[in-house]
Amino acid sequence: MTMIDASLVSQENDARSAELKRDYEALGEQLDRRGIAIEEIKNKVAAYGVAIPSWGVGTGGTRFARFPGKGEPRHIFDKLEDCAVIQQLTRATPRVSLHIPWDKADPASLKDKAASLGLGFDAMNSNTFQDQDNQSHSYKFGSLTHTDAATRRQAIDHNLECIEIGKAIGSEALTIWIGDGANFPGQTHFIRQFERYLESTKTIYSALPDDWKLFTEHKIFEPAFYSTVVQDWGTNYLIAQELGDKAYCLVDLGHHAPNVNIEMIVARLIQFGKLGGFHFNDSKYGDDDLDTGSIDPYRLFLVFNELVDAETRNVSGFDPAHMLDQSHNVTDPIESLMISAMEVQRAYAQAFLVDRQALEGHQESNDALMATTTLKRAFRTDVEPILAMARAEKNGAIDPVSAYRTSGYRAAVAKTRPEVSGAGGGIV
Ligand SMILES: [Mn+2]
Repeated sequence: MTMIDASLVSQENDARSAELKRDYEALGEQLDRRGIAIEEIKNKVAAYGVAIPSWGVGTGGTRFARFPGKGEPRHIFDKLEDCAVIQQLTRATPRVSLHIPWDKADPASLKDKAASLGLGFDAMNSNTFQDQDNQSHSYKFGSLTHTDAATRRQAIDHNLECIEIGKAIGSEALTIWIGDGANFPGQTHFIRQFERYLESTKTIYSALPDDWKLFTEHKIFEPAFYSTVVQDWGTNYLIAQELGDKAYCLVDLGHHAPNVNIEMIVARLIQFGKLGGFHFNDSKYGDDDLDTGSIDPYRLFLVFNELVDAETRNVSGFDPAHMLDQSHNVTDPIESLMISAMEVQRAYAQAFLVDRQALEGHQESNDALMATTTLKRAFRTDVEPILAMARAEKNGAIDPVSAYRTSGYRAAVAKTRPEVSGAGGGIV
């Protein structure tokens, strides 16, 4: 089933298809002169998917307030319907990543609902950064690294439950992010705390099915403001090394200090076989959770430049997971997620336009200017006709936001979904 009337999407596309065809042909001719076959790039884009985080379809908030949106999803089944709208119109988001316990429901019902909407499930996300009702031990002073063994055990058991739910719904990965750290110098013993982290995660790792991956996500700061246990990619790499072959590092673009060279971190993790995947978003100051590509699209392109470089070189075992992770405070989350999925696709397509042979030549001859110009040439190319054609050929919308607004979906669901001011937006 489709959430939006398919005939409405075709009508929207009919009004745009003639212009799109002309733009696509013009771009095809231009790329042909550069030795690039537009059809190949389009096929890559069409095959590309980025997962939607279930919490992303709700309106987010900040530490100060949350302003509810109209027709917000009430539960995971509403969230899956919103995710299906995004997939129907963009054809770029075939999977949803669940967060437990926020999305806890009967696994068979989850699987049935997703299948009926044509969606699959991506990585499972555990939550030991907040206390749940009726929880025996508090995470106020930590979870997997807590000084108390019973609290650590509770956090471990929660992760084991996430694996069990994931197995039942066809997920193949667990992502762990913890807020553990300290707010004061001297509050914790760095080494003993990290020893406890490794001990806890080793127990979780040992319960991982053979065909699963474990992703650990680093974050420089927040909620702990003096020190964070898994604060950077170096610590994250140590964890993946300690745990074993199924353990990988997850890179959330917002979890770095401003101006950190994230694309180089990506290259390092590729080189040593430990790049697990991404949480895409954008930021100006810290972990802002702004829409992907909204602040620094060139950085997103440079990250994809590394990914496409690895893909082109057929790096063994290279298969990172791609997911959005952002918070929508002032926009309709469905619109933001559609635009963001397309921004990720755009960076992916542009990275295929890099003349890698020429780039390598410029690097070898130390021609810095021509090397950087080679990248810029790819980045400056407007690949929108490629993205739109890939969508149109898969019955998606040439202009997803226009089709979505015309459909009146938000107003329709608002009739059955009451405004809730307290519901958590969830930013991880
Ligand atoms: Mn994240």
